[in-house]
Amino acid sequence: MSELLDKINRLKDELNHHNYQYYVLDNPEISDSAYDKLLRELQEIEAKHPELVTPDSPTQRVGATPLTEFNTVKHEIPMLSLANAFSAEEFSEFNQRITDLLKKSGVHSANDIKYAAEPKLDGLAISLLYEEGILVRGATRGDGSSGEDVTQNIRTIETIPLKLLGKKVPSRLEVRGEVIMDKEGFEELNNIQRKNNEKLFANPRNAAAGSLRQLDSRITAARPLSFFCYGIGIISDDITLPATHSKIMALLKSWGMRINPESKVVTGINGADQYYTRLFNKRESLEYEIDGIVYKVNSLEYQKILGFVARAPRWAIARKFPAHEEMTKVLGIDIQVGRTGALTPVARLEPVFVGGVTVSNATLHNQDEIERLDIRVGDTVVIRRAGDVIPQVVNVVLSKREGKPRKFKMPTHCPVCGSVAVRNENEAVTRCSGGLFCEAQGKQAIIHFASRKAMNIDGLGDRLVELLVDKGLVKTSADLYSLTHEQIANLERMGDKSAEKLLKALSQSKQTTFARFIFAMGIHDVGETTAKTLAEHFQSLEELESASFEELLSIRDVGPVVANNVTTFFKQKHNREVIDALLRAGIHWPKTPSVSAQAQTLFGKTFVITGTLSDMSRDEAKQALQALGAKVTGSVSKKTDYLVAGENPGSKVDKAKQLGVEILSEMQMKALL
Ligand code: 9MJ
Repeated sequence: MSELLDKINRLKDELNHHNYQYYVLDNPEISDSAYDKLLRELQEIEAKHPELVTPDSPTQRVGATPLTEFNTVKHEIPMLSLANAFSAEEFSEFNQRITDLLKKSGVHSANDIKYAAEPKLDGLAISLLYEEGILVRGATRGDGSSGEDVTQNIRTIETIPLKLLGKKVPSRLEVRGEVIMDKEGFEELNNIQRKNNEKLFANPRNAAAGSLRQLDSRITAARPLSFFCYGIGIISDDITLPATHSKIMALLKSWGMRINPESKVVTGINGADQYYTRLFNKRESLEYEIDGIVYKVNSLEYQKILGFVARAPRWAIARKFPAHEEMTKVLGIDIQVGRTGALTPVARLEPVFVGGVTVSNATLHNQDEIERLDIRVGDTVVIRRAGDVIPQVVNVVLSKREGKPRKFKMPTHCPVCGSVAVRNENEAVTRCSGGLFCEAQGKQAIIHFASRKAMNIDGLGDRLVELLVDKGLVKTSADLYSLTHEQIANLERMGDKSAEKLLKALSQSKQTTFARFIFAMGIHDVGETTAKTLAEHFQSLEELESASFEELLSIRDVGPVVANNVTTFFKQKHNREVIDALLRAGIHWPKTPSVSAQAQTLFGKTFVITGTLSDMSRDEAKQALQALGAKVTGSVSKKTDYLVAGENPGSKVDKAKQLGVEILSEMQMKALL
């Protein structure tokens, strides 16, 4: 048994050491997978011997049985807050105040005070209690004199050591610091929340607080929280305290606590100012949000002389960065139609200076977001602009709502072209269905129409489309076909030759395939493949136009979203008018379905193409195979019939050999074609 205990202890020490290297020193010695292997080894032993599991085991970070409520913890030494300075002047006044106080108390060398400067983290203040080096309790700051016991949740945070490192640790130690969520973790969490249709967090601070206040610590375990320590509370007298705050921090670091790497001792107002400017400029590139700088008089002796006022130490101050959040009024809610037809509600705001710029609009994203915020015209709202992030409405200040403003509703029709606006099931966006007609989507629709895989109009690029639309020569794709030589030749940087070329390309494009034409119409979610499927199923455009939702749904690979988009598209009178104009201009395709039954020699066969082909591009090979009824996919599986291997084929060949899939050379494929 003692051998087993030795083994367990060795594994724990090893894991704790690597945790320290990784989180505190930012200097991992082993790979993540090697770490996981050690952890699994410990888990396996513990699973067989549950009686040997201790609360400080690195395996105990996964969460525990949910609580029904949090117990209250009284802080033996109150957790204080910090006084704020909002400008260089206010910091200078603070510096003067304490210099005078120190001089009055007989400290004559108090002219250039040394400050421990550290970023002010925007998270949740936490107290951690270690007894004999083992984490026994984690508590929130609460009102400063008592907080909530969140030990179970604290244990799930990997940057918080469950056991202090080193031989000589105090018998009792209270570490204080901030639990935060970094910017990336915050974005990811909100993406997950959005996907699950759950409440979004307004900012990383709220997300950290919400995550730490979970009664079910398994939820906390799944949240990307981390910890930086910035001070101590209780410490037993079996340790001689060093003389400065910065040395205490170094001591805590040696015990395994994570200290902010930006922390630095600075001298006097100049040193403090320089540090402020440097961090202010660096702020956006930090992985976590900071809202200012904390300056603490470094000498503990001076700290003692200065003492406290009300609930804050006189020896520390937080110099805040300009606010990220401000309040303002919603003057109106407009709808913007994007290039893809998405209808986006935008709040028009009374201009407000926030995070260094004047903000007068903020996107409200979609109907769900408006409902979540319950935002109404006339409301007072909190606007947040963090870094280069677009301004966001955080919440409505309900106490400032006047009267009974009406709830906002998304319009039923596109405000630009009047087409029906559609919102498909399981989608958050509402979209204009007038793809071919809507001016907001005009340029994009025409660029798509002309593109290589659609109508393949050679020489009609983005810039030329923009020019044609801006000059009023073209509104919809149908107008392209009535352009005259003179109109084109007179355009900027065009001439007789390019006009001739474009007219020729336009004329050539009239002879096309049904599939290309369907794709070119730009119906939302109808890509090249779906367009082909539709072209194979329907004998004519008339059939497609009059297909019901159910008929569309019965087609392989067509789901409710595409079915709905297709039927709505053809119901729009304007879309049909543009289509009629295109047909009148002479666009045509072979009457019979593009792939006739007898030509489908490869029907039912699945191909994968890999490597570089010498005579054609992979795309061309794909189209040629598909024209004969084959399916071409991206990866080799049991369902693959043939792998076509060009030069430098890579790992797909191995996979094919493994699965017994027949491998064809480019020559062999050409023979099949
Ligand atoms: C934050 N929030 O980053 C303190 N803090 O010290 C730092 N907060 C603090 N120090 C004493 N770095 C009370 C609060």
